[in-house]
Amino acid sequence: MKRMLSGIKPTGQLTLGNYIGALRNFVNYQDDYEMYVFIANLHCVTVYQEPADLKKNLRDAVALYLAAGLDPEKSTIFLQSDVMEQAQLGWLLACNSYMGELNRMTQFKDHVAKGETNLTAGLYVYPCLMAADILAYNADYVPVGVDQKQHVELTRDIAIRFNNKYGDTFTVPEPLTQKVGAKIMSLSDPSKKMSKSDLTNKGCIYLLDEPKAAMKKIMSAKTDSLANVAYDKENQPGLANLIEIACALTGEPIEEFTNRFKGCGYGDLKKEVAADVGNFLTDLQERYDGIVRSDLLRDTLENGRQKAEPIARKTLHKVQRKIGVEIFR
Ligand code: ATP
Ligand code: LTN
Repeated sequence: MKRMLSGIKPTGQLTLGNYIGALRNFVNYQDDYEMYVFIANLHCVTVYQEPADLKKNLRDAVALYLAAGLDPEKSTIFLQSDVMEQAQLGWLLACNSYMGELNRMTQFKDHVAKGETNLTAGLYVYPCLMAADILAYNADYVPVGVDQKQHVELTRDIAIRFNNKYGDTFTVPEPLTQKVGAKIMSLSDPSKKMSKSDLTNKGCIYLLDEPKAAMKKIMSAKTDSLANVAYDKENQPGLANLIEIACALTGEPIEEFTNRFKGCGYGDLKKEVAADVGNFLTDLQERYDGIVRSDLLRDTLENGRQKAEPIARKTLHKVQRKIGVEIFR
C-alpha cells in the first residue's frame, strides 16, 4: 500500500477551506493508502501564538479531524512535536538546503511583502521542517491545498539532491491537489484565499462557527452583477467559489449543480449553498461535541506517536549514518 502524509497548522480555528482543501481528502484517502496525518504544532509557533489559544486550537483540531471522519484505526494521527526525530531531521535538511531556495518560497515572501517586521528565523526555515515531516516517513504522496504545493516541490528537490549526494535515502514524494476545492476563496474578496488569518471575519467560515452565522456569511458573499449562473472562475470568481463549496460538500458534479440553477437568481443559489453549509456544520459539530471532552483525543495522539516514532527514528539514523555524524550507532 502506498503511503500518504499530510499536516495542518492550526494557528487559529480550522476553516471550511481547510476542510474542503485538506481534511475531507484525508478522510477519502484513508481506505486506499497507509495514512499519516499530524498536527503541525511546531510550524504554528513560527509566528507568535498566545499559549492558551494555541493549546485550545490544537485540541480542537484533533477533535475536528476525528469528527470529520478520520479513523484512528485506519490512520496514524499524531502531534508533530511528539516525534522529536522530525525536528532533528529538519536541522539536517536545513544544512542541505540553500538560502536561494528558501528566498523563493511564496509563503515567506508574502509575510515580507505585508511589511511584517521581526520575522523569525523559524519562519524562514519552515520549509526544511516540512520536508523533514514528509521525508521522515518516506511518504509517496502529500495531499495539500494549492498554496502548499511549492513546499512539496522543494521537498522533492531536497530529496533528489540528498539522494544524489549521499546515495539512495529518501522516497521522492508527489504533491496531490484536487480539481475542485483546492483553493476555496474568501467570501468577501474572492480574489483571496479563505484564510484563518482573515481579520474581517466575514470572508471565512470556521468549522466551529454557529451554523446560522455561517449561513449568513454565505448569503452576503460577494458575487457579480452579470445575473447569469455559470461556473466561470475567471469572470465570476465569487459565484464559482460558492458552487465549489456546495459541490465539495454534497458530491454533486459542478455541471449538474450549475445546470439546475440556470436562469435562477443568485439568491436561490445562495440559499441552497447556505443550507448545505448549515447541514454540514450541524452534523460535524454534533460529533465534535461528543469527542472534544472524551479520552479519545489523548488515546489517539498517544497511539499515533507510538506508530510514527519508530519510522522517523529509523530514517533519522539512516540519514545521520550517511552524512557521517554517527560514530557508534
Ligand atoms: P492560513 O489560513 O493562515 O493561510 P492555512 O490554512 O493555509 O493557513 P493550514 O491550516 O496548515 O494553513 O492548512 C492546512 C491545509 O489546508 C493545507 O493543505 C492548505 O493548503 C489547505 N487550505 C488552507 N486554506 C485553504 C483554502 N482556502 N482552500 C483550500 N485549501 C486550503
Ligand atoms: N505547511 C503546511 C502544514 C504542514 C504540512 C507538512 C503539510 C507542515 N508539515 C507536511 C503537508 C506535509 C501548511 O501550512 N498548511
